[in-house]
Amino acid sequence: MHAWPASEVPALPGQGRDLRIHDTATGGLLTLAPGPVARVYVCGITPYDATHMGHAATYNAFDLVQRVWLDTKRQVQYVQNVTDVDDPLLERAIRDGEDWTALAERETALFREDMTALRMLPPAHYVGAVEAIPRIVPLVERLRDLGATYEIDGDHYFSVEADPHFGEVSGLDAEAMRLLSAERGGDPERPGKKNPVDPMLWMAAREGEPSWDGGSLGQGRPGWHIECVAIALEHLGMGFDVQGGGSDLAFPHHEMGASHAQVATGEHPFARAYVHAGMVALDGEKMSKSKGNLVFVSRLRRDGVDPAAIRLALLAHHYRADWEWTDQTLPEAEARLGRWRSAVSRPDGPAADGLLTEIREALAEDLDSPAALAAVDRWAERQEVEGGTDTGAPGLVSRAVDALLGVAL
Ligand code: 5CA
Ligand code: ZN
Repeated sequence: MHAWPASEVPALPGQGRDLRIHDTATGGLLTLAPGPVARVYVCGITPYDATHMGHAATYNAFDLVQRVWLDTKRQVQYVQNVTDVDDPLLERAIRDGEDWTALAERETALFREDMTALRMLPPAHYVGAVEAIPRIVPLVERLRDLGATYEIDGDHYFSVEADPHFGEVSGLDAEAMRLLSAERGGDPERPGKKNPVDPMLWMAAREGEPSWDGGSLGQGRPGWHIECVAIALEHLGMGFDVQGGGSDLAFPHHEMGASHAQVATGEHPFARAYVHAGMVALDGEKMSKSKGNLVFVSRLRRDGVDPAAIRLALLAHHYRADWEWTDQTLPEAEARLGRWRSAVSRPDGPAADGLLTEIREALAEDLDSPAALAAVDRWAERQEVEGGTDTGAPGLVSRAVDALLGVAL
């Protein structure tokens, strides 16, 4: 499927340093050393409702990853999926008496609009689960031929015992895995399973549900994790730099995906770093489509909120923190945007070379966007109080904020 249009990334003098980022698998900071083309896979939406601030915050984190890489003069190969067939999407379509494909198309189109408005860099490959079925089927067949699967009533399961590295991504014990599996789309109680957390790779066709020709697997539809593996392997290959998503994807999704890929290819690792963004909450609970406690990007845009202010609201929180969207979040961001715009609208100002270095350093150190914002705040404050004579400074600040933070002043 098509992605969304790219906003231009202005060129900056000099270059940034390599990104050090928190890796869930090792539990510490890693300095990533990608090749000339850095490779990143970010899990996309399940399109049954509009983009909320939690999604936007997660995509913002991985947009920063790319902006840091681009600033090191690398190219970026960015891949994202759309889970355009899955239980929650089908359930919502039934609840609302709507055709599931129409629902998925409408919400995906809205997501593209939101991402464009927020100046998120688009993936080079934006791939739907349905589109990926011709790649998913042979991958599941390969896992089966390697002896890593078993069947229960025509449903094909992956046996986590097949991967000696299973558990390395999340580092959780068996009981924690079982609980999260039940919460996040698994079926640990199903009789006949070898390990309660074994995930489905291919689900046999159910009455009244969409299904596809799965060759030797039979008619059915793909499981969730294998979708992202098939798409990542096709467009990135093994050992890509960053597998990204919100912290709720560490287990089971990224754990299982890594195991599927490692068993299917015989190589390790699937990704060099597993990077997870914190959860955004509203009224004390994780913002989620299933709970319905949501602040939508599109709703704010319709209300006339400047997307640059939404972006600044996201950037004001460290990507790994869990944080709460409150009534103050947006007004604070709008006030900051106003101060910054006023500061760069003058013909001259305090020199900004040091500011550029500060923004670069902050982002290269585990994407510390609050520190980057604080540095820009200090420059804007100096501009306000003392002014300056550097005629290149306001333009440099605008370009730096645009290129590194995705905020158009
Ligand atoms: N389609 C799958 C991934 S393959 C999926 O998780 N879709 S999703 O629509 O539920 O979520 C899309 C992304 O937003 C995921 O990375 C998820 O971790 C992230 N996300 C969902 N809710 C929140 C939240 N409240 N705060 C931060 N990130 C969130
Ligand atoms: Zn995914």
